[in-house]
Amino acid sequence: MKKWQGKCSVVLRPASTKEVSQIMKHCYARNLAVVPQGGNTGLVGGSIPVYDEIVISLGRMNAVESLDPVQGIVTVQAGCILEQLTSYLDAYDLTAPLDLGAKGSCMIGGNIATNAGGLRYVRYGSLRGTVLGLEVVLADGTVLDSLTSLRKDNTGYDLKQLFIGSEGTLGVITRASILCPRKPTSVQVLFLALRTYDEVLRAMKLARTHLQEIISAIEFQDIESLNLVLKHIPGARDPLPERSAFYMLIETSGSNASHDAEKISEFLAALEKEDLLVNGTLAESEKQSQELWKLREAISESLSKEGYVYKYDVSLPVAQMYNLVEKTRMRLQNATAHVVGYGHLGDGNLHLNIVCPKADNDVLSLLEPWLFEQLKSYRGSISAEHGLGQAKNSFIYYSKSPESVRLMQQLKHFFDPKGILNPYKVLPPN
Ligand code: 2HG
Ligand code: ZN
Repeated sequence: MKKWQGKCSVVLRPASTKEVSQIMKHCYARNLAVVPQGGNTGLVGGSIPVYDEIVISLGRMNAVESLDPVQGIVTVQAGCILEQLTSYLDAYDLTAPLDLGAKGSCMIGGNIATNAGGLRYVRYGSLRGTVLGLEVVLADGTVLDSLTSLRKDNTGYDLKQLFIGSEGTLGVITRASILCPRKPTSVQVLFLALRTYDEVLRAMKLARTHLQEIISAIEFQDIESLNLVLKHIPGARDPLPERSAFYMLIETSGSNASHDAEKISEFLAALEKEDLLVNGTLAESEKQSQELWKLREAISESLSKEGYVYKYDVSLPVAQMYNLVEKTRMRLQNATAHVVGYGHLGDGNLHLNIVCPKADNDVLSLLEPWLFEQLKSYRGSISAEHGLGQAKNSFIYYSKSPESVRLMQQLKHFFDPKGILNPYKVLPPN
């Protein structure tokens, strides 16, 4: 993001839970602050020191430790790169329950610590459901072993949930056990062009009706985002003969190709009947699927290449999502900026990004706090999946009540009385 820079002079690279525990014991005794770091691919500065905090990089703890191939439960160390975990599982006809553009460098511990969402959330749900157990090193070095591999366990409070999405502010995640779905044997990718956002919504409804249980992604992007991908990403090409205002990427994952093909033709027929099918393509090979996915996955990278990006990762009722993009465009009409809308349509998660030639305080003052106020009026979330880090922590009250924030602060104090775990992140400054 090139937005944050600390002054850290020490990076520690532990190779075991025991070493993480020893580090924390030492830091606790000496009041030294730490920043746990995985692949450092976050978008809110959560893994970057603010001052001179010590970085604890988990990258050497990258082993897949065990697998129950019958239930599909894997136990893995925090520093395992997501793509490597996915390749490991592949050999057992399993797959990871999440996928995201940063898969080549993000690490599973960081994914869990940030409760990363990603591209298949609509199918496999949140890590809050698929992470079955965690091992966490607490602020004083205590190792909390909640590394069970049980699907059901109602004995008391589910403590691991506190660490999922805590962005390293309550403990350092060292190991996890994760429930993994079967790898689908039939995967189809459709890329559809639509004229209006209203038509996008109607197409999504038809997809839900006709593709139901085989849907594994429902993504959307506007023409501005496609144009920037085509401009900046080598090898990206428009798969359709003419441009349209909106695009949807729909992926299905099933276990029977002819069954899935039948469902897809019914879906396409329904789109045609409602005059929604302007243009589209169905990937005919793995390579084509990847090319279509790239048009969606590479948006973030192409925006960074275009200029300075103001990022808003928000949740709001799906029917209102594009309204917010249009309102923002109106508000910035005199500024030199691209206002781009895309995201995880199936989850009601919009990525609203504003790209300027360089950092521009006039643009920023038009965007904030106005956008947060808009979201509050929808009862939306100011951070759907990227977390708060150091970018959005001051704005937490737009999405959480004072009572909730107070309880969070008390929890933080309970787990980290000396305030040494990833300080200045997530919670607002006092
Ligand atoms: C995505 O869905 C990622 O592509 C990144 O969450 C979004 O860069 C962004 O705003
Ligand atoms: Zn996203």
